[in-house]
Amino acid sequence: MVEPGKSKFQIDLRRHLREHEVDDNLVHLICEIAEASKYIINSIRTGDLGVAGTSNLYGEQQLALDVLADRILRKRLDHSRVVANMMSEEADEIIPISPDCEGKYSVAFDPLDGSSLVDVNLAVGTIVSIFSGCDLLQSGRNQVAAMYILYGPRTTLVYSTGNGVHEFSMNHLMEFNLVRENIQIGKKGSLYSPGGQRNLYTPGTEAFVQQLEERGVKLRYSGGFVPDINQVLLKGQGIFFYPHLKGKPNGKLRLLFELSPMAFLVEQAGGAASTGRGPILDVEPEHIHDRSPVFIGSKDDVALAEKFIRKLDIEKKKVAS
Ligand code: AFP
Repeated sequence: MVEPGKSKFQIDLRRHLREHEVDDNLVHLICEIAEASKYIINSIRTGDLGVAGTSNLYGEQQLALDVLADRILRKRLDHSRVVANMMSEEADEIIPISPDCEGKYSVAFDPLDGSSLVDVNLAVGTIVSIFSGCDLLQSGRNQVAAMYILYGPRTTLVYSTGNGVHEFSMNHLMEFNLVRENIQIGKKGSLYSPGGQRNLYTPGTEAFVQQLEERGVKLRYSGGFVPDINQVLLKGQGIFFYPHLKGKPNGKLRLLFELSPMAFLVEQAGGAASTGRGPILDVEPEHIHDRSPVFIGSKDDVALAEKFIRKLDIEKKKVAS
């Protein structure tokens, strides 16, 4: 319901969540994460570039911004009173907040995905996956919400609580106002976003890429998962993939912090998200830092990738063995 004289696009995030009858504690949680983004924006704009001198579990040097964004989000979630457990890509283990699971949520987040891109002034983002209760180590199909905040020329926030995918833009007062509702992804795309080194592609992925190029599909790749997925979502078509590579069967991207939340959003928008063999959301994680190959976006393009991989990487291997 839009008040007289107000356009539907002056609906802020909290009101939109309430109008979609989202649970009060989940409204509070999502709005707290949105609030934290204001401090992350400030650290991106003013923070010291370069290395924080520490390194995360993967041995990657943690940039000052990674550490800062991680600290901002942890503090916000810790004080929210609605979080049971949280897990950051920058942490080694799950961080327990409250033993009481009732009415609370558990959150997995990548505080500043693509942080190395800030040094060259490219867009980066925060990715958040939300489960009800205490358990974080469960398949992405069980998420109750997923969201990301994209720090680009504009700061935008995209969320879904399982009732469509909606985009908000931050205004001059740093409020998130509704821009697009019920975003939809078409079945076939005209852009592709290929991660990883091409010389390490398996025959299945290589054949898929050649098919896309024969179709005249354009290559659009920034090196940032959040802006690259955001492009597929908001252009309503296309496919991003970071495949299994020769010597790296699980690719690069993390299941809990990156792939599950984005797969939730893309499936909610009518797209598909696959490991190359089956839905990302059906993968049962064994460890919080599990990685997976990913093909995500327009349904028919994802299905085509799966077909080439099945034919040239799986069946061929069976015949060879
Ligand atoms: P960082 O968060 O370590 O910068 O990595 C970003 C990322 O995980 C994801 O945002 C990109 O899609 C992917 O890496 C790009 O990886 P390549 O640089 O190997 O293409």
